[in-house]
Amino acid sequence: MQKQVIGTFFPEATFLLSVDTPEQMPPDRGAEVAFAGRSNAGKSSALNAISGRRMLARTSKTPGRTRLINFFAVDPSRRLVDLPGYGYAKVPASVRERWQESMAVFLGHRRCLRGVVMVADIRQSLGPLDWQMLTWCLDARMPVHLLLSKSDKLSHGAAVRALVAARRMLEDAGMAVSVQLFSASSREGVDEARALVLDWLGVDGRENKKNPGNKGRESGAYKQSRKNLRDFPRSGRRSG
Ligand SMILES: Nc1nc2c(ncn2[C@@H]2O[C@H](COP(=O)(O)OP(=O)(O)OP(=O)(O)O)[C@@H](O)[C@H]2O)c(=O)[nH]1
Ligand SMILES: [Mg+2]
Repeated sequence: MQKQVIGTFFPEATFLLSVDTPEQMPPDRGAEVAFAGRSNAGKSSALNAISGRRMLARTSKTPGRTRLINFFAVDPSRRLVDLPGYGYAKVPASVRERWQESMAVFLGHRRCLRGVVMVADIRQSLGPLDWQMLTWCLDARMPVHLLLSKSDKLSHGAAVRALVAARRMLEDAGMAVSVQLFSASSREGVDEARALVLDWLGVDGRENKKNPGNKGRESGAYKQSRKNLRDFPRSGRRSG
């Protein structure tokens, strides 16, 4: 029953294309929300749970499964983007360097990108590459929402303690990032995350649907998402 309701949010979501380099990306128009995080953190599972389409993005027990940038069309002008996981030890240095370049281009220059959903396994602390990704996003003035994923793996008390600790750490680092508990398995936090993604994509109708891409980073959806970055002072955002 719940599935039917969920499905109505992304009824037309389909796989669009996989790309290896920024030049192959779809035209920079409309609105996009990207899922980023360490390899095996649960990005593809989160994308599926939020879209209500269980098999949309491929998930795997094997880390490093998503190697390309995968685009999914929500409708003709809106996309979800599954980014390759980072921190997978077996990836050769050349691939890692290409990934860094692609990410820098994607986060720094993609005008239709409205926000990044960062996914981090609740049982692991944020690593150097997570901090690098956060810094890139915030330097690009990109709204970031952090999902502490696989919350079903901890007791409720331990999960809440991890949430409080993550919020404090980000606040101490001066990073305006909203954080929540999330589990694709138990569905904890799925509705909350979906509401933000829909808001970023401008699905609530406030966006100018004729030409959303031209409004770039200062669109209504972007301004609204800034308001959603609750719990953190605006002064925490980096301006450079
Ligand atoms: N218990 C539990 N397992 C999860 C959850 N989300 C994902 N997993 C498992 O974690 C593993 C990795 O999930 P993926 O969604 O493929 O992770 P990913 O971040 O896309 O991985 P890469 O594409 O390799 O970077 C799979 O075995 C999933 O079943 C969750 O909420 N709870
Ligand atoms: Mg994946």
